[in-house]
Amino acid sequence: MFCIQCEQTIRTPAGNGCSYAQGMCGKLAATSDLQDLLIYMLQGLSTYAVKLREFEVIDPQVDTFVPKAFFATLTNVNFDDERITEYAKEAARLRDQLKQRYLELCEQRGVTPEPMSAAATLLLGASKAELLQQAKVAAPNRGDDLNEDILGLRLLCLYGLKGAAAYMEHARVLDQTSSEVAGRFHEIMAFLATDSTDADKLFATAMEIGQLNYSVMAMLDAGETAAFGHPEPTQVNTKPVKGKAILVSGHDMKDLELILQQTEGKGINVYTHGEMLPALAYPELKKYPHLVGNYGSAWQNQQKEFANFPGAVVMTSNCIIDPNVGQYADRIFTRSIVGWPGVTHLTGDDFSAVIDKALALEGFAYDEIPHMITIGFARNALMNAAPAVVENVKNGNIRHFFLIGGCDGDKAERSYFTDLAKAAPKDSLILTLGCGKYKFNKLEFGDINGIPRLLDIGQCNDAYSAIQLALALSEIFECDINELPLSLVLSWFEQKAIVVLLTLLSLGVKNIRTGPTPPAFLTANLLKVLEDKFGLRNVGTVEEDLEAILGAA
Ligand code: FSO
Ligand code: SF4
Repeated sequence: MFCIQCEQTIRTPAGNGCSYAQGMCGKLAATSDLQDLLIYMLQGLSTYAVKLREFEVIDPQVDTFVPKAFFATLTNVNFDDERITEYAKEAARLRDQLKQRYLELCEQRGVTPEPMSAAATLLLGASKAELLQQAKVAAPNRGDDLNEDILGLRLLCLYGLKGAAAYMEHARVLDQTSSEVAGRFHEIMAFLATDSTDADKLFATAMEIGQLNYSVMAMLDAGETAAFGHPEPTQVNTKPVKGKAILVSGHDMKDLELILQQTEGKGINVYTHGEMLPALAYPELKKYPHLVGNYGSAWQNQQKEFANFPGAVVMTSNCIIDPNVGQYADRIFTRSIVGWPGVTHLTGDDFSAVIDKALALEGFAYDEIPHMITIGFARNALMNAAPAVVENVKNGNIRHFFLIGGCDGDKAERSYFTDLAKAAPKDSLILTLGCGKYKFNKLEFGDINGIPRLLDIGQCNDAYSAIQLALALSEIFECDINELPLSLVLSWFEQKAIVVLLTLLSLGVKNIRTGPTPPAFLTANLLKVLEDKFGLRNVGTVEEDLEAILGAA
């Protein structure tokens, strides 16, 4: 196996990347290799999708399938070899269909079929042993004497596109699809199958992926607000309430809505977990009285939190980790692309298995004293607050904005983000998004003339709302986005964060700080290029960074 896609990858002086029998996330070598093969097959399928588009033939099933199956290979999503193999076989079946169609069209129009990349011509083996043998050609570090900067750029594109694919699938669930976006996505997938060694082209592709993802995040924002209304500032209880319970984690609010509908009147309380927390601010979700609050924190604490939760758990998307450790594998359910061997996987819209499980479990025995936090400052709420914010900026009450966004994780160095939030001067606002906020979102930050100092924008994809706010402020203050008194500090963990970063860079946002460590697939040379071009740098100490930020403000 060779996997280097997330922050917890193994780093040794001899080389970085998880390359032994098992990755740090628990992914076994066979699963990792099958995922590589799946990606390779998807690239081959996209290659034919691109060719058919030249004949103005679009297959919506393929446009849906490729990003969805690609999503299954993100960190902490699918650990089930059988499901990964099924996806690879489906990719081969769809590719052969498209190939047939392509050859027919070439013949009809008297055109010679073009030679295809190796990914588009691979004949998938039948047995697992054959597939694992074949996976060698699909390894992300394939090729002899591969220059490590080129490899780093390829991986930046591959992992960035994987993040965009995840957001495409989140948007599709909410009926937001775009044939143009799918076309651009297939082109990049097909390009990555060609194993390009052209650094300029690869760098330009990384920026193109960022741009593509900007469109995807706009689609997702449109889908979420059309389905559930605009988030509004909301007080949320973070303590348990007496009664039977279901916990919903991941990003898919459509699943949460189905669960809320199907549990109505059944005496079951529903809680959000991890990235589902922002759902509590959407009018069409918060209207359900049995959506009682949030339980627990970010993904990396789930083995303790799910073990202590006396009800059923539904994992709608990333991030899942081994449920056997906390012995709750018999009461956790996976959805869509998520998979863990031996865990019940639910397809379709029927959640009765989850409801039955919750009813059979004891639930919470008593109410705990509520602890309320405020959430719900997405695009609309931020725009509504903008005039007051602008006035406070103009009269000097608000000196600076910090956007502390991204993922949470286990590393001790992640205390940086809490320390930064705590040390941010009292005349600054702190905007959060993603699951990294759990490190400090239960602390009290006070307000500035009625404007809460801690404003949670939402999930990691709600970076879109933050960008809209920054654009609006730069218009009001008639300045470039980089001249605003705004500093972006991003904690990264996996591929969604990589693509959000590419989006910000592609929009020309400069001087972003990321941490706690730089992605291991970026070489020193590549980090230097990103620093020179965009002022991108790793976080330092809180004191140094605050001095640099506020001194320069
Ligand atoms: Fe967190 Fe996981 Fe949004 Fe990520 S739950 S780490 S970037 O997948 O999704 O912030
Ligand atoms: Fe290693 Fe991360 Fe890949 Fe898991 S996802 S194998 S921890 S790099």
